[in-house]
Amino acid sequence: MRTQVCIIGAGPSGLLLGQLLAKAGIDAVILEARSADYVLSRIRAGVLETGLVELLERAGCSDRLKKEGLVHHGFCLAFDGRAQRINLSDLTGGRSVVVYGQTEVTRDLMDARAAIGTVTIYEAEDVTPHDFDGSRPRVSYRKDGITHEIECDFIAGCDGFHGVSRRSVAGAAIAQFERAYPFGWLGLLADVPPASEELIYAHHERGFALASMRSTTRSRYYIQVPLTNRVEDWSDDRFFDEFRRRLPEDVAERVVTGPSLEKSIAPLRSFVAEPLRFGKLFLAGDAAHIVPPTGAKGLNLAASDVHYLSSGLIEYYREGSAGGIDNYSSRALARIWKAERFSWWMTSMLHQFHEAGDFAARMQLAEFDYITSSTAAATTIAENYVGLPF
Ligand code: FAS
Ligand code: PHB
Repeated sequence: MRTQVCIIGAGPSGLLLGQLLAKAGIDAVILEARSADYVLSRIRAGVLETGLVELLERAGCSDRLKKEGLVHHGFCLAFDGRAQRINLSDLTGGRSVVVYGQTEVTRDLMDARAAIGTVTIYEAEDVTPHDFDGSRPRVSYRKDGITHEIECDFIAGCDGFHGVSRRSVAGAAIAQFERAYPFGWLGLLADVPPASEELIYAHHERGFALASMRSTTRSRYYIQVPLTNRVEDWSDDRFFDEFRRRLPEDVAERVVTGPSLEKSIAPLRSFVAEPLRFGKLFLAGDAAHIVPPTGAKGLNLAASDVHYLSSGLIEYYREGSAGGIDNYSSRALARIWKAERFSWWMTSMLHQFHEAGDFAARMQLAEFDYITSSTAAATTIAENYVGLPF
């Protein structure tokens, strides 16, 4: 088989890239290790920046998002029972975010891809990129016991943090920057009405909590837990009791409990690989970087990578110019590092770092006091949360 761009990974990065290329008449085959159902079963992000919404519009996948997405003009920070609303729209000249689950974004992209009949190979085994530094880039994979090879002009590594693409690059050619956090997020999804109309990020001496949602009838809640915890240690009742204890009282009273549809623990890390291009291989999305979810940037950062990469590839095929693909890495990294900073800063301000001592705890409180007393400080949060410009 031959294609113009071989995309590894059918998560939001790979699917969005495939859709934008297809809209421009560029052929791309996607190879995905898991089944479509498995990809859809992963519960992840929930907040979309306007940049991602605009990309989904351009990809022709925004109809349901526009009907079902919840436009949010603000969110709350809570510190030891005190709550402060960050008025996103007032502070950013009218911008907002949309609450719409990553699962739904992925579903919409899958449906759009199926509708135009482009090739996505699910449950592809041993996917391996070859000769991306040479003249004959190609990707091999095994399906139903038979090994296949796809010849291509370019390979897009959209296969997430644990994928094969980044691992295929020789160690000396890639720099990796990482910070692992000494805690994780235990997330619970339940068909109960959200405790608050907007998201609440709560700092508490017992640990961080986040009250989010997927709709007006489905809530997504998180609490900070030690990395030693296992999800089976947490019954639904134990989760809701702990969740309530970390929220301001008036919110805690409104928490409606119900059986969890999903419960999982995710470790938190900050990670960036540099550069993002290796000959004919490009890295995008979680294959290139990871952020702690505190800033709601993971999915949105994948979208800006895909914006830069798809623009560069379209320019290459339409105009024969390599300028866009040549500066993909530097353009994407400039925005990646700013999102890494914001996500690290939000994580540092809101979580309990027990080993960090009393001075660090006072710095967290000072951050909150500064934000609640300075429009400039609140504006920096707001402009990062709605998304810095592409
Ligand atoms: P993904 O990991 O989503 O997709 C990569 C795809 O590649 C997967 O389908 C995988 O099966 C496939 N793949 C892997 N190896 C392969 C191989 N060798 N061959 C073929 N295919 C292969 N972001 C937020 O903004 N908010 C959140 O609350 C949030 N929570 C998260 C919780 C968890 C547990 C995780 C892991 C991430 C979370 N994120 C969150 C970040 C998440 O939303 C990512 O940013 C987003 O999924 C990035 O999309 P992709 O780059 O497509 O990577
Ligand atoms: C979510 O709804 O899953 C969510 C929202 C905001 C975050 C992280 C996760 O910062």
